[in-house]
This record gives sequence, structure tokens and C-alpha cells, in this order.
Amino acid sequence: MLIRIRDRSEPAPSEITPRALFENRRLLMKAAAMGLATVPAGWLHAAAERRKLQARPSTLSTLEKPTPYEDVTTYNNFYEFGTDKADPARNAHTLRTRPWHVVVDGEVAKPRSFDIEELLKLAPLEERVYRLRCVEGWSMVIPWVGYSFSELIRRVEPTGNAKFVQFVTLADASQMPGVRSTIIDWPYVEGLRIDEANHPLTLLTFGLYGEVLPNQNGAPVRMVIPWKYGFKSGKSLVRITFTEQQPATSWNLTLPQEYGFYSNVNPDVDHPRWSQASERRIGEDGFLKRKRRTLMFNGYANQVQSLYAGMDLRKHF
Ligand SMILES: Nc1nc2c(c(=O)[nH]1)N[C@H]1C(S)=C(S)[C@@H](COP(=O)(O)O)O[C@H]1N2
Ligand SMILES: [Mo]
Repeated sequence: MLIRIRDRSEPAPSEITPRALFENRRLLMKAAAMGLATVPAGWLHAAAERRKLQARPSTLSTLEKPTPYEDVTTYNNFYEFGTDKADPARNAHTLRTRPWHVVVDGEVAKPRSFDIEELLKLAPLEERVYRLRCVEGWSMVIPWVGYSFSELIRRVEPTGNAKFVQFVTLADASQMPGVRSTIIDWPYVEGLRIDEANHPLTLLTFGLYGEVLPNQNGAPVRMVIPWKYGFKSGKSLVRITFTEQQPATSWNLTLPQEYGFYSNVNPDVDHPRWSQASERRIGEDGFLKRKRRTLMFNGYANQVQSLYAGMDLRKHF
């Protein structure tokens, strides 16, 4: 299981950069704190794979303190690699992120497949520090790297029938052990209304903390929609389809009473099984630390509330 020194998929010590070596020491301490005898293979691999991504700062960033890199990359939801928060960091090293293509199709004048390297260069990369609020009641602040999804939209020229966008994650059991489970009807799918997709905050994301996305965070490309619960932001995307009808979304299909299509962060609409009024900020919560009050639209109300003018957000939860 986790008790092993080194397997063949890991880099030889000579291939590890000094920064990664330093990182490995931190990972070793973290593993010890978790009661593990050694660092899981996936963590080491991720440390060796870290690659820089140049990005310019963005005025759309929050000034809040970012959550430590270690928390961002070891406390994850990515059910394709297991349902435990530590599973993705442990298991996602088996995901092959090159070669990688993303098909963009449906109601567009220019449907096509993008090679990941080409997609990465489609528009200038920005660093966007966003709050991310999980429906489970915790949050993080993450310096993402990407560009507004609207940059992609205008290049494929949606037709007049394009009212929604669906995002589809890879579902390959040979790379993603969690896909053998039946909790979700794979692939993981999510969706936005076209005006939500076109909003400048909606980020096509390739990296975090100035480096390419670790596999557990959705490499090589994912969505980030900061005013919605985290599950709206699909990871490791292979297809983006523009549609006329509202597309299916995984959590709505799985538990329709609990998860709607919109899923805007809303402290006034409780989850049927728990309150959504407050949240725990990962990485800063000592025993005596009080929970934070959850903000409407996760604090992005000024930017996004006009998208929902006239809508009953209790009905469209
Ligand atoms: N394909 C896929 N995307 C997914 C998920 C998932 O299980 N599978 N989990 C979602 C949930 S619930 C959250 S909170 C965020 C977590 O992103 P992070 O691990 O990078 O913080 O990813 C979202 N995207
Ligand atoms: Mo989540």
C-alpha cells in the first residue's frame, strides 16, 4: 500500500531539482504527521513535475491571504481518484496529461479540437487569486493561473442557439481508479449558462501558485467559477460542448434534491442536510478559530448579481 520506498514511476534522485528536494522534506514531515511511514508515491512525483507558468497579475484577484500550497494540493475533491480528501494527491500521479486534447463542439460556427499546448497559448495567462467555497462548508484562497473562458468562446463563434455550455472530464478507469466506483455516472459533467460562461471571472485554468496544475487539482486544464460552489468547476477537461438546452450536471443527476443547476454560493439557502451560513478556511483554523460567515455569491456579488436579476435564487439553487 503506502508503505514503500520508491517505485519505477518515480524520478531518480538525480532528476529531482533542489526545490523539489526541499519540497520532499516538507512532504516527509507532512506524511509523518498523517501517521504514514513514508511519502506516498504521488506526492513525490508531483513535486518533481512542478513546472513554472508565467502569468501577469490581475485586478480581479482578492487581496486575502492565499491558503498554503500544501493544503491546496493535498486536501482535494476529485472523485475520479477516490472520495477521501487525501486520495487525489496520493493517486493522481497515474493521470497522463500529455498528449491531451480538448474538443470544443456543439452550437459553434468553428468546432475544433485544441491541443493542450495550443490552448495554453490562446490568450495571455493571468494570476487570479480567488476564494473557492466547497458545498461541504470549507473554503480556500487559491492563486490560479489561466485566462477568462470568454477568450475561448469568441474564437469558436457560438451560434444564436448556444444558450449553455457543458464541461466534460476525462473518465478513463486505467488512469483514474475512482471511475470504477458507481457514486457518479461517469464522466463528471458540469455546465453554465452562456452569460455565466462569458463572465470575465470565469477562468479557464492551467496552473496554480505560478506552476502547472498538479494532477490532483485538475491538470492539465479545468474550470474555476469563483462565485459558485466548488463542484461547478470541472477538472481535467476533454470536451466543452455548447448547447441549446440546459445540460446535465453530475451532482444534480446524482442527488437532485440537494444540488441544482445554478449552485451559486448562497448563505440563505441551506443544504438539506446542513447550514450554508458559515465556512471553515482551510489552513488557518486553530481549535479556537471562529468560522467565517459565508458571503452571498462567495463575496463576488458586486460582479455577478446582475446575471440573476429577476430570478428566485431559492427556486434556482
Ligand atoms: N472531474 C471532477 N471535477 C471536480 C470534482 C470531482 O470530483 N471531479 N470535485 C469538485 C469539487 S466538489 C470541488 S470543491 C473542487 C475542488 O478543487 P480543488 O481540489 O482543486 O480545490 O473540484 C471540483 N471539480
Ligand atoms: Mo466541493
